[in-house]
Amino acid sequence: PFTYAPAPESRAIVDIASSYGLFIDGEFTEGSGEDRNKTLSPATEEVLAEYVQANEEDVDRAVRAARKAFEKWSALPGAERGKYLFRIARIIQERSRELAVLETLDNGKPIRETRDADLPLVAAHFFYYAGWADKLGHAGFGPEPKPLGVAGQVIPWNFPLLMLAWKIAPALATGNTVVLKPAETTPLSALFFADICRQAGLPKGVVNIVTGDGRTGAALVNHPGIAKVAFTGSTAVGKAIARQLAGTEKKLTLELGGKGANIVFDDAPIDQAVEGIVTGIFFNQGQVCCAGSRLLVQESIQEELLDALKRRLSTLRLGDPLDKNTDIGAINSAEQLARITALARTGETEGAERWSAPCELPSSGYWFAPTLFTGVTQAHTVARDEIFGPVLSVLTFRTPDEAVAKANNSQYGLSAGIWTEKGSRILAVANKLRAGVVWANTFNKFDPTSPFGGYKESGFGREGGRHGLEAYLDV
Ligand code: TXE
Repeated sequence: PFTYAPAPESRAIVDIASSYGLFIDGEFTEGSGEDRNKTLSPATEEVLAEYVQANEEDVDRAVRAARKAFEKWSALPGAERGKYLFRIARIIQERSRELAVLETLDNGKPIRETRDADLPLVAAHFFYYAGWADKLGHAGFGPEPKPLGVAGQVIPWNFPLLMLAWKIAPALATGNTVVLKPAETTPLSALFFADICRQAGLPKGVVNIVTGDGRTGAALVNHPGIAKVAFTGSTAVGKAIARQLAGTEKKLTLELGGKGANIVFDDAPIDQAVEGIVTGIFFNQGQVCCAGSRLLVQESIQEELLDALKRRLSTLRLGDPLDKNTDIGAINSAEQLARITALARTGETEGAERWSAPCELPSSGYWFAPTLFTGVTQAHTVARDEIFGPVLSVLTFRTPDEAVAKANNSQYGLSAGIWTEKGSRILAVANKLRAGVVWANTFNKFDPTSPFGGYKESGFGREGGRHGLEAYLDV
């Protein structure tokens, strides 16, 4: 099968990012201990870089720097803070090629996605919140809403830069300072972003980046100097953090897992729905919290839709994430691939019928072919658990009420989609779905002006939009 070697230019980008160290008080610095972690290319298993495993002392240094910076940053007129955010947004645009390559190397997702989805959304997020910085008195939170202090932010590996943008942009716009910990398998773009903060002349200590695994995350979350924790990641860790913070005065927002229902009614245009289903579950190899991982199809069109879907899946190109023709990249880590593989096996042993797209998997790296499970009932594990991979579970329904009942039959409530030509049906069904976002005749569309977040075990709090400001203000 195919071999893959990053071009020397891409290697150089990695070398730059990996020479950074921690970003504390406006400077790149060594950690206080000797611990190092490695980040791999998921497409080749090649070591991309070593980075510092920050310990409690490092986290403490970062939080102190952020606290010191808070005094001046929070006192700046909003318009001044906005200027810095606009500058950061512009530099992200200017350096978006480098960032897209770095993100693709470290994460494994196709360059077409980082170039056309992640990076434009990252810049848009900074532009959007830059615009809010001088309008907080007019945001419906009273005349002078106050920032909270230092925000401790822990993010996952599926959208490393975009999750960073969702966390940092609103925090800074509202006058908070931050210590952010990227995920252990994707630290590089956050370090590159730190360099952009430097380039933008952002005052020292306003943004601090500490790299490391869950131990670094725990040290940050539990540090007494932070006022707020913003976490995106697994439901298990989110719940653990909520338990740890109970009894403290720290504020918390959680964005956790999902099991999104993508509901296709019999009057939906089939070709369009097929594209939406593909975007819903195979975008970023399905490693998306709001993925449309449950297809609910009206019984009468099941056969036609599944035939069309299988034909479409057979044309997806899996392989080199840096090739701009690639549709399906690598799974982010060996651990994640093992989780997906185990859940898919459970699907088979529980009796669901498995179909995988006929594609050759590269001999090294972490890969999983686009997969469908049919004959799935609500009792099946693949209908209930978040797989976080390119695996779609297909269920059927007969009436709109049955579709709503099945869609809502989940511990999660992050996203849903509706495919129908009837506008009245969209409104009626959307209003009954217990999900933070409902897309109509599209899926996985994001916009910084719209709040995003979950019901039920998908978490609480909203990111994006005017609502996203509230998480960083005392109103
Ligand atoms: O998540 P973790 P993992 C889901 C998805 C996936 C599963 C496991 O189903 O298969 O979670 O992924 C940091 N205190 N999602 O293991 O461990 C960790 O270092 C503080 C959904 O990668 O939650 C990383 O930075 N922080 C999801 C971040 O938490 C801790 C995105 C997420 O890692 C910590 C990712 C601790 N005790 C996974 N332990 C989504 N909602 O999009 C770990 N971390």
